[in-house]
Amino acid sequence: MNGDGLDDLIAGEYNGYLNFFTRNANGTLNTGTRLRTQDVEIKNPARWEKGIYPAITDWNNDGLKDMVVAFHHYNDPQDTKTCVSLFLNAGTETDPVFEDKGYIMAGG
Ligand SMILES: [Ca+2]
Ligand SMILES: [Ca+2]
Repeated sequence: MNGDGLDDLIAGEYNGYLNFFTRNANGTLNTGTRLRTQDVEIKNPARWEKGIYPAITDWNNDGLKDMVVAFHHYNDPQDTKTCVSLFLNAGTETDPVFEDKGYIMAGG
C-alpha cells in the first residue's frame, strides 16, 4: 500500500471507519491510522454505525492503487442494501491520496 514491498493491512472498524496498518520488516504491524480523503476520514455514511469493507485494486489502470469500499447501509429498518463506493488515488504509489468518486452504479 505504501510501496515499500511489505504487505500492509486495511481493516474496517465496527463503527464504519477504515484503519490502515503499515508492516515493519520484522513482520509486526504499526499502530493503525484512519484512512481519509484530503478532507475527511473515510466512513460508512449510514446513519447508524455499520460495517465498511475495503478492497484495493488499480481501478482505472493508471498504475496507482485505488480503493473500492462496500458500505452496509441501514438508514431505516427497511433499508438493508449494500452500496459500493470508488476512491481513486490522486496521490502517488508511496503516498496515496484518495478522492471520493461516489457510488459505483451498475447499468447507469
Ligand atoms: Ca507496505
Ligand atoms: Ca489507479
